[in-house]
Amino acid sequence: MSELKEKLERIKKILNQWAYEYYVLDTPTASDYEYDELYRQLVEIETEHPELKTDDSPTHRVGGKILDKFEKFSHNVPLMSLDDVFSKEEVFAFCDRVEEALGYAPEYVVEQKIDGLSVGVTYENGVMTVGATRGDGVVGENVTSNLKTVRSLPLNIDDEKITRIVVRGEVFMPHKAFEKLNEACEKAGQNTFANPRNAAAGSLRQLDSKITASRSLDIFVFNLQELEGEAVETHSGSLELMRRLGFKISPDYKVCKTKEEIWDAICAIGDARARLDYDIDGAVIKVDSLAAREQLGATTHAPRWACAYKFPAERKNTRLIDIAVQVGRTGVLTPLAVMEPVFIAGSTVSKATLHNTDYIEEKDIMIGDVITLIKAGDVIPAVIGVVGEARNDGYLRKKFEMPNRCPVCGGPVVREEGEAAYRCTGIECPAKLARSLEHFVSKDAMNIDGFGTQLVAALLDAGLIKTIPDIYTLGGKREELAAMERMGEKSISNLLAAIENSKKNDFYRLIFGLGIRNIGVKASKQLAAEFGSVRAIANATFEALSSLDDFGDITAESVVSFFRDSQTVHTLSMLEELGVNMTETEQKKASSGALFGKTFVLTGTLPTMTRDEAKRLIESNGGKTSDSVSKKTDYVVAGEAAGSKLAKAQQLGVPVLDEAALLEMAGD
Ligand code: 0OX
Repeated sequence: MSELKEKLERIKKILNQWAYEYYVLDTPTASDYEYDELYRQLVEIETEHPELKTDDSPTHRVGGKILDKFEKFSHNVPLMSLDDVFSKEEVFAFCDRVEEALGYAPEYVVEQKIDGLSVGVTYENGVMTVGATRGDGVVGENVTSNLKTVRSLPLNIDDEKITRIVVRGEVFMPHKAFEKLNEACEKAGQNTFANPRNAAAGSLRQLDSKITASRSLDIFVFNLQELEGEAVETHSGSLELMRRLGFKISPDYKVCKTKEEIWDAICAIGDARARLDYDIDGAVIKVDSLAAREQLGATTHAPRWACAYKFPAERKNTRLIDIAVQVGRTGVLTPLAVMEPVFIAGSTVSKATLHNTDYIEEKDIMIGDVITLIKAGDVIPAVIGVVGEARNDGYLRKKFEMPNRCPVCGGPVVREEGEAAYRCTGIECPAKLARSLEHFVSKDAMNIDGFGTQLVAALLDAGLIKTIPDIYTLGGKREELAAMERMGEKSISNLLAAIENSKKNDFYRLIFGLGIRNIGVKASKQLAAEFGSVRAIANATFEALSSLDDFGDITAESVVSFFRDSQTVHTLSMLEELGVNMTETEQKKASSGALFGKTFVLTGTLPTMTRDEAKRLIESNGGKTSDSVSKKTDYVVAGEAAGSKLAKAQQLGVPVLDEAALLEMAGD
């Protein structure tokens, strides 16, 4: 080996050791200065001798080239999901099933269930070669360059015997990094992330790995997928092997001998939850012996040797300081609880919807009350009621009354016959306009990256947009954009590129983005697929619309009246003129497949397929699925514990299939 190469190897080894001590062991031995100085030497050598740069060089930690798209990656051993259980009884029932199948009581491991996203990482001859997301468990996306930026994930392992090892772990974003990221998004006028898991997923799926590198992602490794050159007999043994190789493994896992020990370990994880600086959403219970696992096997999607205990939704009490009123896209006035900030299920919450005045009355909520909030995982927190005993705490109470004038435009507020909602009828209500624009650019609609609530507000304030089509005229207003606060050249270019790209979006996104009342993403996709163009939808009759699956009279009427409106006609002709795609591309209109033209409703638990798998099977064979049984349904596919949908099918004479019949029909 040349002297230089030797020096390089030495530097890499020291830097990797320091990073391991810092990021995995959390006990740094070198100062930042020492690290930076040695890192600088490494960069210098690699710049002068690029041929010496190896796949496991610490310089990969900062990210590198920008990809066009992620390549697909097939996992050699599938990354299975877990069956969920929700109570002590269900945990014990799981153990009973295991013990009955094995004929004896095995040992188990209980570990935290990290709330992030799963990845599989492969090392060959000591070096990380590929890392991929779980995807559907069989095929994921190759995100190797992004995973190399996760500092606690070793780029190489130091054990010559091990020729190949594939580990599975959960990438997550610690709370501190999450808060910092959201602050930065807010400052830049971008949408913030709803929770650390979404932030971690968004960060790992960046085509520019430099962005991923800036996001402080972390990883816990919890499963040995493949191993060559060494043998282990238990899951706990594999965790210890992975720990020895430099991985950050499932923290505080516990080996348990009895059901009671398992339950105690689950409770201990639950108790520690609030003190952790990352999100967990439960505990995982796994049979420890790998031979016993082999014997137990798996169903199509989950192993029989493991299950996930999901924590019940967290509840917290806090003071209701005020009830504000928010004006939505369709003018609906929504009462919003303004609360003393409270930390619940991984984030600090100070606002929550109170839905409508009926809800406030039903729960007898008054301003000044102590209210109970409930939040499960990443769902939006909900106010579930008032703490009655606190009513005598001397705090002033006030009844909420919906204003009769819109708090934003002063327009008249009306409550239509039979509706729970109050609506602002102000024709030019700026709040309605702002919400419509926010909706149009949002992820599920036109998905214009970098266009969030704050940017919409700033553009409205600056008078640069007044209508939806104005978004597509921003390209001609570069100077005005540059005059706005926090709008650098780069963000302007990115924004304009994202706007331009959105013109080529799938057609359904435009339909959804227009914000037609009662039309969600699914209905928008249906309209796009059935009619193929804006013109055809605009000309569709009430009868044609109401005959679509899942469409009723109300949805059909919403579509008809929306397209009858002269403002809609104007908006659409402007958008067309500005080059926004208004038609369904040909390949989207599936017109083949064994199930083409047939509508299926799924109900109950199928023996081997999940609901999503069955749905995919139907759709990939040209069929459609619907949520409710009607005379438009061609078949109901029923599994175990099928309920009212099966009864309805029998009542309407709709043929009922089991899973095997569905598979046969699909030609599978
Ligand atoms: C987690 C976690 C997820 C291994 C085989 C089936 C599921 N989110 O923390 N999955 C697993 O186990 C896999 N363990 C975990 N700790």
